[in-house]
This record gives sequence, C-alpha cells and structure tokens, in this order.
Amino acid sequence: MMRALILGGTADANSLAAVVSRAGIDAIYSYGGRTHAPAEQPLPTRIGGFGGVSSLADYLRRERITHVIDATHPFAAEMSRNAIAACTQTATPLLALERAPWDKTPGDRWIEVADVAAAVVALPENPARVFLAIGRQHIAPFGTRPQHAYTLRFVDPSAETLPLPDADVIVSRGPFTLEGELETLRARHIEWIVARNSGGTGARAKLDAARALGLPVIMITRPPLPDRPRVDSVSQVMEWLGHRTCLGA
Ligand code: 3Y8
Ligand code: NAP
Repeated sequence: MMRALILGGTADANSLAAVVSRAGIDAIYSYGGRTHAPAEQPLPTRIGGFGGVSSLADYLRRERITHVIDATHPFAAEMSRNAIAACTQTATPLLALERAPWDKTPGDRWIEVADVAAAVVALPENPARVFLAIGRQHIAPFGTRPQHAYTLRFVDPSAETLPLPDADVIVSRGPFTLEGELETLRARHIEWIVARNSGGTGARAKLDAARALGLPVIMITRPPLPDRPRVDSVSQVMEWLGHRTCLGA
C-alpha cells in the first residue's frame, strides 16, 4: 500500500501536497521546524528534524513509507543528503522535486560566488547599503564587514541581537512581488543585494527589481548534491507515484 513522505518547506512542496491530497494518496508532509508558524498543509504534517540518517531510516520503516519525495529547498543540502542515505539504507524509492536555478539574463549585474564566505569577500571595501536576502541562518559571516548598512529579511521576528552594528530587519515570509521589491530597494537606497540561487518564483522578484534599478547582485550558487533521481514539476512526481493507477486501484 503506497504511503509517501514529502520533505517540504517550499512553494513547490506545497503545490505537490495539494495535488497528492486531491488524488487521495496516503502521504505525510514534513517541515524542519525552522519557522514559527509554517503554512498549513492538506496532509497530515510532522514538524522538526528526524535526528539524523539512522533515525530517518527508522522513521521510514516504522511509518511504512513506500516513496520519499525530497521537495526541500536547493540549499537544504543536509536534509537532501540525509534523505539519499536513509533511502539507500532502507531501499525506499526517492525522487527530488527541484526547481531549476535562475539564469543570468541580459541586464543582470551578477557576481556569482560559491558560498557565503565568498559573498562576504565580494562586497566592496567602502561602506555601502547592502540587502542580505538570504534569511537568518547565515548572517554571522558578514560581521567581518561592519562598515556596511545592512537590510535583512527574516520570516519571523528575531529575538537574538544581530552580529552587525548597522542592521535593519524586514519581517516577511514571501512570496515577493516586483512592486514590493522595487519599493524596498528604493526606500532603503539599497546599492548591493546578496541572494542565493534558490530558483522558483517566490524569491525571483528581487532580481527583476535589481535589474530594473541597475543594482549588482552577489549570487551564491547552490551547494553540490550527490546524484539522485530528479524532476522539476509536480506532474512528473505524480507520474512517478503512478497516480493514474492509484485512482484506478
Ligand atoms: C520553514 C515554510 C510558500 C513557500 C514560501 C520558495 C519560496 C518564499 C524564497 C528573500 C529570500 C530564504 C528563506 C525563502 C524563500 C519561499 C517559501 C522561500 C528565502 C518558508 C517556510 C520555511 C522556511 C525556512 C526559511 C529559512 C530561510 C529560507 C527565508 C513556512 C517560509 C531566505 C531562502 O528563520 C529561519 O530560520 C528561516 C530559515 C531556511 C533560509 C535561512 O537560512 O534563513 N527559508 N521558509 C520550512 C521548514 O521548517 O521546513 O514557514 O510556511 C518557505 C519559503 N521560503 O508558502 O509559498 O519556495 O522558495 N525562504 C533563500 O535564500 O532563498 C527568502 O528574502 O528574498
Ligand atoms: P538543512 O540545513 O538541509 O537541514 C538541517 C536539518 O534540519 C536536517 O538534517 C534535518 O534534521 C532538518 N530538516 C530540514 N528540512 C527538514 C524537513 N523538511 N523535514 C524534517 N526535518 C528537516 O535544512 P535548511 O536549509 O535549514 O531548511 C530547513 C527547511 O526550510 C526545509 O524544509 C527547507 O525546504 C526549507 N527552506 C529552506 C531554505 C534554505 O534557504 N535553506 C529556503 C526555503 C525553504 P535531522 O538531521 O535531525 O533529521
């Protein structure tokens, strides 16, 4: 009997959950527990880590999971690596639902870097107004560049003091619009943007706004992941789940 685990936390995972639920497939949606009030899902939902590879393998056995869909974010590399290891250990079929990276288009002023450390080095020496649109987990490395005036954007308000002397936080969970991003960049006189190549539509607007305003974007490329079967659409996942036969069953 089919039972799917959706490793979620993205817009794509939410789209998949809606289709899986409508198809009447027995499935569980999993959040990592990063945000205070994640979006409701039309499926039974679990929140929090599994406790590493072996605990995830135990979970797959205990819950009799027959298919795992890794619909996490391209930068959720540890979760993706753990899913590959646990599915290999338990011989559970795994498929990644992964949106394509954004491609540079004419007019984009991108400086592509490999990771956050390289993004810090890519910033100018002279004080500048920098929009760090990379969430809350990777702010500390910018503490070595205190001369800049930073604008940060978090999903939830942050209680901790920031490791940056001049930082202003926007609390917003996205998805974001071109109008909203243009307003943010203009109102805060942003001169540089730091972004991760998430792909998808939820965070793309800041790049279109940057292009419209002629602003440079330091673009962090995705972490490398081991090979695993991968698709970029919900319909391909449903085919993989043998959706039609499910309805016929
Ligand atoms: C907890 C689930 C939807 C899904 C919304 C997508 C779109 C908006 C773009 C910017 C970039 C960032 C961040 C971002 C985007 C969508 C999508 C996407 C980037 C939620 C969500 C969870 C998270 C976790 C959160 C991270 C943070 C990253 C903010 C829900 C809203 C910056 C990634 O406070 C924290 O600790 C937040 C941590 C991981 C990256 C970071 O390092 O801080 N996402 N984001 C998921 C879980 O617990 O399993 O709360 O409902 C999901 C979404 N985030 O509703 O349509 O699908 O890509 N999320 C990045 O660098 O791109 C924002 O601000 O421009
Ligand atoms: P990560 O660094 O790859 O994962 C760290 C640990 O968090 C994992 O080993 C696992 O803990 C737990 N975890 C992560 N995602 C989980 C999930 N969906 N269900 C259960 N446990 C999960 O992950 P991350 O980058 O912090 O991302 C966390 C969540 O936010 C994911 O759902 C991801 O899709 C979403 N998200 C992330 C980003 C981003 O920029 N990273 C952007 C948008 C959305 P154990 O080892 O204990 O099992």
